[in-house]
Amino acid sequence: MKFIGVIAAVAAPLGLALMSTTDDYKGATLESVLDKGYLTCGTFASVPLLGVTNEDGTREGFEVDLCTAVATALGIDVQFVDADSTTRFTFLDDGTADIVCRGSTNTLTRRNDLGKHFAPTTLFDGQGFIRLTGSSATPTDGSSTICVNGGGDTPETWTTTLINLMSYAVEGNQIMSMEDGEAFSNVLNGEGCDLYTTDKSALAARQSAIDDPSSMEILTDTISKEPLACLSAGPDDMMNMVLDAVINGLIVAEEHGITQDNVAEYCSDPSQLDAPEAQRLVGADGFLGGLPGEALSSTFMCEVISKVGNYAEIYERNLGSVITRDGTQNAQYGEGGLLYGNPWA
Ligand SMILES: N[C@@H](CCC(=O)N[C@@H](CS)C(=O)NCC(=O)O)C(=O)O
Repeated sequence: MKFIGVIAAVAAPLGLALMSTTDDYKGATLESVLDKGYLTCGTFASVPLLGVTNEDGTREGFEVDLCTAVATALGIDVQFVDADSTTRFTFLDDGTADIVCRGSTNTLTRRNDLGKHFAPTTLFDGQGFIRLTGSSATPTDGSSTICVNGGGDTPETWTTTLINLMSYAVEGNQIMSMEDGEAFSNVLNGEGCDLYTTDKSALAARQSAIDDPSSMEILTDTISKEPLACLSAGPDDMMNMVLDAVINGLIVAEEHGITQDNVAEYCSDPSQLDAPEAQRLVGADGFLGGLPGEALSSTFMCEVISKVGNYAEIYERNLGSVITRDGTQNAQYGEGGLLYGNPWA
């Protein structure tokens, strides 16, 4: 057995006890972000609740807030770039976007063939279908036309929605590829699509924004797992680290009840928080957990929470009135859900 030390010694500030190892990591994207002084984030321009451009040019939505959280952590502004289902990947390659938060499913192919890095899941979703209320169309009736956002000419950039649909629909069902907004209004106005399929969050979001939401219904079928997450260019370890930490920090903050209202108080005196993990999250003893100190201050999560709130606050503000969280996969793990912040240690 090895003697480790008396408790007082073990409790020495973790941040000071660990050596930084980030010198060994690649960081071209992060470097260029810091040089230019703003973060470009590829996101939605017109999907209700998830990402919408207002008349004054500002954006709002769940994914938009995640973009803002990352920029705030770095102490810089965010510039939004409209990313569609294909450009969300290519923009990371050509530098048009530094990160992307845009309803993107974390898959093996996207990680390996496209070489993208996915942050922790921010929305546990699944693919569903919407139709006019009273319609009997189903994806397996062998006669309905199903409209879907296909996502480009090459299979690498196809949406998971198209790929899933191709193996789910049956002979006789017709698949039509078009932009989501078009597919949705096509069903709504009875213009050729009997069903529109995509992630259920987007179905509910679009349904909530029409004049009479009861004129459409979402089928109970959920045909896939769609863990939606922000992403960054794979080879850039430093940007990946920052992205992961911010998303994880939002989840951990919720767990410890650190909110937009109380964060300033906790940050000025972390000892008011009982859990050591919560104290570290608000920067006690300069803890940074090996994150790049040239990009982040030890209180970066204080700035983030003060700007956008914790995960629950972001969810409630944007999705809460339309997509129930309680009792779903999007609840915290302590409440039966899948949302689990990795230890801030
Ligand atoms: N999560 C799937 C589907 C992504 C997708 O196509 N989502 C729809 C619904 S949020 C979309 O991008 N719509 C764009 C729009 O409606 O403008 C994926 O990553 O491939």
